[in-house]
This record gives sequence, structure tokens and C-alpha cells, in this order.
Amino acid sequence: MIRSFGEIMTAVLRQERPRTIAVALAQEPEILQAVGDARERGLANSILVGGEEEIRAIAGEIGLDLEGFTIVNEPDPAAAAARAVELVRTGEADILMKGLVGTATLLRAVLDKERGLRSGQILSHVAVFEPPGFGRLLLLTDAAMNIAPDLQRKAEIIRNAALIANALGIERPKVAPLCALELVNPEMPATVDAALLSKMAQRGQLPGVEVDGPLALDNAVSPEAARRKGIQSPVAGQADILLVPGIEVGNVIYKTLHYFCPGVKIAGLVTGARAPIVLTSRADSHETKLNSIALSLLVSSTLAPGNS
Ligand code: COD
Repeated sequence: MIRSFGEIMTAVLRQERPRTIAVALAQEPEILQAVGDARERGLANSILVGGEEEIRAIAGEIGLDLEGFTIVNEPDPAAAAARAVELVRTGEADILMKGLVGTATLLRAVLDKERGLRSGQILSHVAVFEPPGFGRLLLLTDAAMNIAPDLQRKAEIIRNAALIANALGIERPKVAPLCALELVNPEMPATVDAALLSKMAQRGQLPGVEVDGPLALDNAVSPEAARRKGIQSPVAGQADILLVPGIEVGNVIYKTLHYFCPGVKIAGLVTGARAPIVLTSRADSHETKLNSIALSLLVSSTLAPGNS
């Protein structure tokens, strides 16, 4: 089982396969820094789609040697997103990476029925955290794509996240559908969905995962909190995957960890498409972007069409 981003990097390097990243609108210092680091560590090369003049100017400012990178001059955001998607669709690149382009613009290019990267599965975002002292990786879904998933969509989001967990060596991931409490309260629809998802998993409708909820965040990740509350559950205190009821909760947890948890390591990707999509927020550091590249490279073979 992989327990850290250091181990993810090692696992990717062990694959000894040349890889290519297609970056949509690459003219941003943290992006260029991250793809520069990825090249230096031998993880992947990149095709930089975006405004060539700006890319060259920023590279000069941060001291990045562009030798070996391919630059595709396409300054328009939507066109750059479409071009980067095309590079992945045609096999010229293994993974897609969001640059300066807006999330919705990139995802619309990915979802384009003729020219996108649909695989027949739903697409969802998975964030992976390595909190200092936690001792293992923690997955959070969906903090960035599916806005207000219904029960069926939540089941599909769990399936997508479970594949990422499997790629990290977690064979049967434990999923905690997060709520504000541990009891079903019909006034709080997330608790009803959590109970239904647990029953679905119990009856084999969600293969390969253990789901138990509703659980509040403390009881999902802290064995001590679960014990004090007297919660008997195969997931409580040991969750691998935190399933949030909607994008706002997910986004707030992601950003809370980012801003209030010094030393936390983070990665984010969209999964379910024909290739992983590195999707981090503009405010994320180049280290988070590099971690996301490594994670996406690791899972790219698992998520290849036909393997999902
Ligand atoms: N998986 C697969 N197909 C999808 C998905 C999905 N998650 N979402 C939409 N589709 C398909 C639909 O089936 C349909 O065929 C087509 O795409 C368009 O569907 P719409 O009209 O519902 O989609 P859009 O274009 O209005 O919105 C899709 C977005 C992904 C852009 C939208 O869900 C969105 O804006 N999500 C939030 C992104 C965001 O702003 N995140 C901010 C935090 S970083």
C-alpha cells in the first residue's frame, strides 16, 4: 500500500515509461515550475499549449530551460483546452493538465461528445491528502466537478474514487459518506443517501468497497472519536475515502486542509475520462501540481479505456 507522495513518485519512476503531459494554457509560473520539476525528476515531458510569447517570457523569469518541451501556440483559452484534449485523444499525450484555463472551460472540452475524452463513465474529482503525522493517504471526493450529486451519481463517484484507491494499493477501500451526524435524519437528505449507500454496498451493489455512514468527519478519521461516541462500524476511524454530499463541503475541506494544515501534501485529479486530468486550483503551489502529475501518471494505466 502506498502511504505517501514520495512512494507515489517512486512507483511512477519504476514504470520506466516515457510519458507526456498536455497542458491547457500553460502560461503560469507554478504550472511551468511543476512541469519543469516533472521533467527534471524523469516523470514526464510536456506539450505546452498556450500563448507562446507568454510561456517563453515566464520561463525566462523563473529560469526554466524550455529545451525539450513542445510549445503549441494557442492563446485562446477554449481553443487551447480543445487542442490539449485532442493531444490526449490522439495518444500524443498520456494525461491532461489544467493550466490557466478555467475549470468549467476545460471540463466542457473534455465532455465534448465528438472531440472530448468521454469514456462512458461519469467524471469526478478526487483529491488525495498526506496530512503530517496521519501515516497514510486520505482521499476526498468530489470537491471540484459534480455540484450536487444524487444517490446514483454518488454511487458512481464512489466507484471512481475506489479505482484511484486501488491504484494506491488500497484493495478494499473504506468509504465514509460525510454528514453532520451519525444518525439518519430525514431533515438532512445527505444522511438518508449515506444510509442507502451503506445498504447498497452491503448488498453488493457497490462492489469492492466498504461503505458505512452517515459519519461525521471526526468519527470517519479518528478511531478515538469513534470510540468515544460508541460507534460500531467497519469504516469509523479508518476511512480511506471521504465522500462529501456536495461540492461546497468538498471544496471547503480541501481548502481548510490547504490553509490550516501546515505541511499537508495534496494532489487532485479528475477521473472517469479516457485519461486522468490534473485539476488543481490556481492558488495551489507547484508542489501540489507536481504531486497531482505523479498521481495522474500512476493511475493512467489503471484508467486506460477498457480497464475501468
Ligand atoms: N460526468 C460525465 N458526463 C457529464 C458530467 C460528469 N460529471 N457532467 C456533465 N456531463 C455531461 C452531461 O451528461 C451532458 O451530456 C453534458 O456533459 C453537458 O451536461 P451539463 O449541461 O450538465 O454540463 P455543463 O456543461 O453545464 O457543466 C458541466 C460542468 C463540469 C462544467 C459543471 O458540472 C461544472 O461547472 N462543475 C463545477 C466546476 C467548477 O466550477 N468547479 C469549481 C471548483 S474548482
